[in-house]
Amino acid sequence: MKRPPVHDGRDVGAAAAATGAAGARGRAGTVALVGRPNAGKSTLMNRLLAEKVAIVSDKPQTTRHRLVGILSDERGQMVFYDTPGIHRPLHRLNKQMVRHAMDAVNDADARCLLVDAAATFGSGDAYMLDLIGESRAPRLLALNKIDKVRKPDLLPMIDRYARSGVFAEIVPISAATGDGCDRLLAALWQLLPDGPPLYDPELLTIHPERFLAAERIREKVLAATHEELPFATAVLIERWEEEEGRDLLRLYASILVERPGQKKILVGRQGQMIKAIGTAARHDLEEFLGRRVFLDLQVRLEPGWREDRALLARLDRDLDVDLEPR
Ligand SMILES: Nc1nc2c(ncn2[C@@H]2O[C@H](COP(=O)(O)OP(=O)(O)OP(=O)(O)O)[C@@H](O)[C@H]2O)c(=O)[nH]1
Ligand SMILES: [Mg+2]
Repeated sequence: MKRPPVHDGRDVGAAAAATGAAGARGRAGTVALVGRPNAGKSTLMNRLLAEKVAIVSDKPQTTRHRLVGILSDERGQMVFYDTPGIHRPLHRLNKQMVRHAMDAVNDADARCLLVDAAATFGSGDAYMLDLIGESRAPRLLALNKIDKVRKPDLLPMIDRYARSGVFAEIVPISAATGDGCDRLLAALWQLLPDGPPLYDPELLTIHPERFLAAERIREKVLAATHEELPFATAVLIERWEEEEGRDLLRLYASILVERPGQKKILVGRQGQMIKAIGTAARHDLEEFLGRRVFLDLQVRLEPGWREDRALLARLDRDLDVDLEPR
């Protein structure tokens, strides 16, 4: 998907051309954003791209794939990998998620570990530190959510991570407010090698609209649900129909659930819940896709979908286009 036009007078085409012309003089490479679930990786990627590519929620395990976000400017091209939070996987789905994250860590030119600075250091954090410590590519630590932390409480945490000797730099940030994010970005550029852009500089992401639309619907499901439901749901695009000559997209999507009780909750009394999710999703999709959307949203009972290889493959079908780096 291309970067949408900027409305501040800056011409993206010209910026892209300038980047292309800068070519080998600029830097280019991939940066894996990694960490435990809920650390703020997706919020940070969106912040650094100044566009929403990844969905965000207050529930852990929101991101389920390696998502690519592309930043191109006069400094070169930085390709972000937003990754699923690393956790102990209990289902096939979760094993895939952790594998996606590990693959991204291994593939990337640089790694940025995100830590929730408002949470106390625990065994999960120690595990992440070991994991990142093992890799040899350049590493940077972003201590996120500092808007929730008093400065004096931050210092011992900085000290602990500094003593590990793993990181080229430690940058306190708030992905939510943007505080410290320019400094983080400047430090990340320093970790990338010189080289020509990996992708067409006009691209914002490599993922097709179909995938991004399913994610945005899932975001509304996550926002509306609690307890086990966020983990037990997925969104499958069943049909995507563009009408020739009409500015209208007809979208038929299913929300998968595992148990009848979950279906009952999602449908809600007199269909109120599914209706509210559908309305929120439609508004978001219309803005995102820039056209009118007819959205048919159904709840579909699929016991054990998180273990089902074929269904997981169907859910991943729209993730990537045939878009190899240049
Ligand atoms: N206060 C505060 N909240 C933040 C900040 N960054 C992210 N959050 C919130 O933290 C929650 C998790 O954010 P995400 O970006 O979805 O986290 P993630 O690391 O991508 O999570 P997973 O995809 O589940 O691994 C959301 O409710 C965000 O709004 C921050 O700097 N400050
Ligand atoms: Mg995420």
